[in-house]
Amino acid sequence: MSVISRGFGGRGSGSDPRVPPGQYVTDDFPVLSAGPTQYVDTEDWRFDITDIDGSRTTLTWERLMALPSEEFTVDIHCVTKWSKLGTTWRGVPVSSLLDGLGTEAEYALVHCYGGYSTNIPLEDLLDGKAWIVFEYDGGELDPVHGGPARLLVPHLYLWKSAKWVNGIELRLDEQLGFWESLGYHEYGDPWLEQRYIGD
Ligand SMILES: Nc1nc2c(c(=O)[nH]1)N[C@H]1C(S)=C(S)[C@@H](COP(=O)(O)O)O[C@H]1N2
Ligand SMILES: [Mo]
Repeated sequence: MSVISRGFGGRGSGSDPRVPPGQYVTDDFPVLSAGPTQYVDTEDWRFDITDIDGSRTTLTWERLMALPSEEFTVDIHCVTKWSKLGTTWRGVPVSSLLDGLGTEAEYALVHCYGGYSTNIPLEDLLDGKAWIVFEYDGGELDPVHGGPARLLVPHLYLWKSAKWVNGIELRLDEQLGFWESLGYHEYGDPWLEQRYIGD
């Protein structure tokens, strides 16, 4: 009996195995943006995948919607120390966008409407580890949280989950994104507390 409830006995987030070190749990959904909210009409929405040779594939909203999507529930962790458990999203796995490309890239630089960017090793975007999401909690994704579509990479700190995403630039070398070039960790594993450069 006591074994079953171990870790969930109200002793604080520190004893909950779902919560990475240094994080606290919140039921709120804070909004963190380095610039203004982008309002992008799905009619105008485009998503460019650029490979290392410069070749480009452009996705429209219609094409994104035609791809098989999945609903999934994950915990998310922000570097400002809040974690939100059991968030439910719907999206298209990034691997289904890159399948068939046969790219030799090792890294991705993810681009957004509004100019934000973030760097992620390509393998962290594949094999069901990342999605282009367009629904949160059963409804349309709110523009303040990145609607119409954002990247979601729940195993890394949430600054990697680029809102208003509009492209992936595939690369051989790692080019730092917005926060990473301002001193955030280049990888950002919440379980290793990789918050800032050198962590
Ligand atoms: N385009 C864009 N994406 C972004 C950001 C941003 O400023 N612009 N902020 C990042 C940061 S630092 C965090 S913590 C999360 C916050 O997502 P939320 O506002 O949905 O909580 O979005 C990330 N994605
Ligand atoms: Mo953040």
